[in-house]
Amino acid sequence: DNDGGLNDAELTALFAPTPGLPSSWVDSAFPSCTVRNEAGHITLQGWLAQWSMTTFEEPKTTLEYLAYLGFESQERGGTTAALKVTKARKRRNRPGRVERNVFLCYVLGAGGSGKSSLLSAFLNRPFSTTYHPTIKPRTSVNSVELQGGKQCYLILEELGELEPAILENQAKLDACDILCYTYDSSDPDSFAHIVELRKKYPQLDALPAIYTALKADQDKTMQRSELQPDDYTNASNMAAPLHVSVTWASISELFVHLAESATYPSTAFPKKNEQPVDRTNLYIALGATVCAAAAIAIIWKKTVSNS
Ligand SMILES: Nc1nc2c(ncn2[C@@H]2O[C@H](COP(=O)(O)OP(=O)(O)OP(=O)(O)O)[C@@H](O)[C@H]2O)c(=O)[nH]1
Ligand SMILES: [Mg+2]
Repeated sequence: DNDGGLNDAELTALFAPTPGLPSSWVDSAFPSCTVRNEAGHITLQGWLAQWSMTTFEEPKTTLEYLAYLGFESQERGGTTAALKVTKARKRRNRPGRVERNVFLCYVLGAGGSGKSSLLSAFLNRPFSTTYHPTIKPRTSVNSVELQGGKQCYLILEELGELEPAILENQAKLDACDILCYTYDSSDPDSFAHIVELRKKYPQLDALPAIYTALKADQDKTMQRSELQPDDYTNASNMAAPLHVSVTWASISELFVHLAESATYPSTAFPKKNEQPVDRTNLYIALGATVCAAAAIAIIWKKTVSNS
């Protein structure tokens, strides 16, 4: 209906030639995991972000749906021409840039530290003071503009009660590009959770990470921890925590920082004197980027203007 958003009827019409919404979309509670306009309709930005996440997690699904939706390529190879396969994540602590443009970030931190609020702020949703502890993992996907104007997609995932199970699972860790450690700077018992996590799961140190002090609008307090956060990060040569509040307008700075660190992972590693472990053979991850975006955008435009 040309309002710049896909409503339920338009979505149904769009997916009519397919077996319905991809099952991963149902699992990620689509459309609440992506960008919507005030009426709750999916915007083009949200639509592309959602497909970027799908292509990243399961490129097969994107290929399948491109076929259902009638995308054809002149080149040999059909719908696969729409996707670009990038290198597996390996030796991330080498200096340099990652060519992928979709990044997965696990948001780790104490209960109530503000992880869900951060995921909502990422989708530009208004801040809510009600607290619902997260049980099931939840994700938010949106585009982020890097310095220099390049665009990428960032998937933020809060793990809920599955946090221990996911952190014990090496394949799940290998699929992650960057960790965001969060704590509530107004709660003295919040930072200790991060210290414990890193002790309990030393394998986390094989991933680049960013420390974030949330609720910076509230009074900062001393943390009940052997080291205060700044000294703690300093001890492993990491950047000091970035203080942000979801009640501030300028929080996008954090998301750009996360995306930049995922693009240049060597800048965000804890530095020790040991040799870094070579994990090349552990897991050959398939990273697919979104050349599909153009094709998907055309389908979106068609649907919006036809209805
Ligand atoms: N003042 C203030 N309150 C915040 C901020 N961020 C989150 N909160 C509040 O803190 C409480 C907990 O926030 P959540 O985002 O649900 O915390 P969480 O880390 O997801 O908690 P779990 O899912 O239980 O691990 C909620 O009542 C939020 O409204 C902030 O930046 N400033
Ligand atoms: Mg939560």
